Amino acid sequence: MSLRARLCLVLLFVVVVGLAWLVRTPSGPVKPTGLAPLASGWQVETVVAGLAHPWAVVWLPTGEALITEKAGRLRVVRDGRLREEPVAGLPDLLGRGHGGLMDLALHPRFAENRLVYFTFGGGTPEANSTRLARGRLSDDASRLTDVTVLHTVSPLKAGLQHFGSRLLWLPDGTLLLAVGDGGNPPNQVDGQLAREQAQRLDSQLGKVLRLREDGSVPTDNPFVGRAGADPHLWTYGHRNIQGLARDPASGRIWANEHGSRGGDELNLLSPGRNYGWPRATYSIEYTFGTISRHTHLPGMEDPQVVWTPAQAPSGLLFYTGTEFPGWQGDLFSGALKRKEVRRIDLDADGRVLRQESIPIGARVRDVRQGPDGALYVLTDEPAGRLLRLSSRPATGSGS
Ligand SMILES: [Ca+2]
Repeated sequence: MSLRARLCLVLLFVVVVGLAWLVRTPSGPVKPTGLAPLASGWQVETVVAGLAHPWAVVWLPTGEALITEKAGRLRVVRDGRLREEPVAGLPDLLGRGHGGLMDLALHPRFAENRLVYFTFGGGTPEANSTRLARGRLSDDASRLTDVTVLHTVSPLKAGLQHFGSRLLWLPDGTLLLAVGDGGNPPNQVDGQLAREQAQRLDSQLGKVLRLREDGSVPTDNPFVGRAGADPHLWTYGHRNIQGLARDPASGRIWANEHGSRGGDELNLLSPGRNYGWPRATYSIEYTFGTISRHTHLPGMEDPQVVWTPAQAPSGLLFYTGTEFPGWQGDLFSGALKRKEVRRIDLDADGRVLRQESIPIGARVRDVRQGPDGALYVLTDEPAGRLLRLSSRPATGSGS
């Protein structure tokens, strides 16, 4: 075969695959975004390496960083060094699949009470769910005491997929907890596909829950008093939220979540609202089949951003720091699959203006703002890293 014929065949193949993709990608009110131009004016350095699949990072008032590792260890970084001994006193957990030790959040009055809140997968491979616990961190950050499980998500599910989970404190002292839908087909809960749980108001799967600091239900939750509804629920219709962030000026609460094949979402959350999964979605089955014919339905909230092909977003930050004055008021969303951080430029009304890419070159699990106002990134690797992004005089694209 001549070179020209071979080239024609390759071209034909590319066109056919591209058309098949377009036909399979649902259209709707939100235009899916794919690649984004590179952000400039930043540089990256490694703070520490050797973290086993780190999941979340927070900073103590004294400057040490606490970092969860998925298999169940809590690590301490002090003066730029990873302490060898993990924090003692963590509960037994299911440290496999999508679960394990996940998010971390310090109590708003941590300086007084030393309380650390964290989420983990608990139970057995056949019957498990996301749990919220808290413990008191010793002054030398060597151990947790008084560890108490405050909430066990129900119903239990089988399999090791879609645990969520992210935590976010609200100014009224209540805590949001994002929970995944329970897993992909053929996984079932209660005789239905697990993902149907996201639309059920009597289930905590596929939801954001709102809890008091002791795990009890706030009386002003949106479904309190509604017959057949779980009073813990705050929002519903989510597949698997992996990032939660709050704009302190406007109070807007943002979440990113995984779709199935494509159709990852950025959502603006309001209590009591339905975010559509799996009735309205831009996502299709991993096997390329249709999940829903609808990207939008009455009574359901449209996403603010749709990512197709998938970003596999993880970690979400609303940036207020001084290191990047031009990025204040923007969102930063990590990406496992795309191995980048996506800067989402917002206007003062919370509208998405544009996106830029900060390529990291490794799966990004978490994005946070450090006490120094810089951006910090955790990479999801067997020897994962805590990276620090700082500003660099504009001389072209980032390093
Ligand atoms: Ca949705």
